[in-house]
Amino acid sequence: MIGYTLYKYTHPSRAETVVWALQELGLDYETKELNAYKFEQRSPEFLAINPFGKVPTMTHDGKHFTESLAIIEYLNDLHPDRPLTPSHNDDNYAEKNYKLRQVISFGMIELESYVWILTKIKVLDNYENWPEGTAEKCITNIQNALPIATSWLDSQEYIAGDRFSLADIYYHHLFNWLKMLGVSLPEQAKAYVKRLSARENFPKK
Ligand SMILES: N[C@@H](CCC(=O)N[C@@H](CS)C(=O)NCC(=O)O)C(=O)O
Repeated sequence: MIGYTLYKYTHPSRAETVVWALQELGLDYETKELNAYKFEQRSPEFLAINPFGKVPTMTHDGKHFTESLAIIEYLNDLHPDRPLTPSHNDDNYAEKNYKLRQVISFGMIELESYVWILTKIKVLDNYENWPEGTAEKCITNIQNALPIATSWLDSQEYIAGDRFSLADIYYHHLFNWLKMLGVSLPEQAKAYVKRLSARENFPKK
């Protein structure tokens, strides 16, 4: 029996991060595709599952799950080895777990908040009428934060340490998103994205 149903779009979106996690964890899943251009995420049937009308949304065991990172944490917690986060048995668990939470928190606050507003301005036709100059301010904030995030790759292969983790799934999405917006990425970040995309369980379209 297929236990996990993932709602995603017909076009690539953040839902692909959950597909990647499902594949890294070796879980059987099915997908249901919504056409965002036809606003299928706003249909009464879908809003009954996720009242915020967004993907990724997952159903499992008769329950609904939303928010990409929280869904990935949930899936990881169900796996006996919890391979996408540090293990309590690891040496220096507290420090490793701090590092994972630190890099994710930095990405969400110092990068993604600006990336999201930039997307509204550049891709969604200045949805919400952001004042003139906002895009430039977003880019400045992103360019101030990017070197910090990429410096974590100076001495380690993965963004939060020497092991692949859910932070890599998150940053792969974030860096690709920046690329899509035309923000130039440091060479290190480009090489990192390429390395991660070559993983066996990376979703191939
Ligand atoms: N914080 C949410 C964001 C979800 C989100 O913004 N999803 C976008 C696709 S990447 C969406 O469904 N947007 C449709 C809409 O706003 O109508 C998460 O990480 O899952």
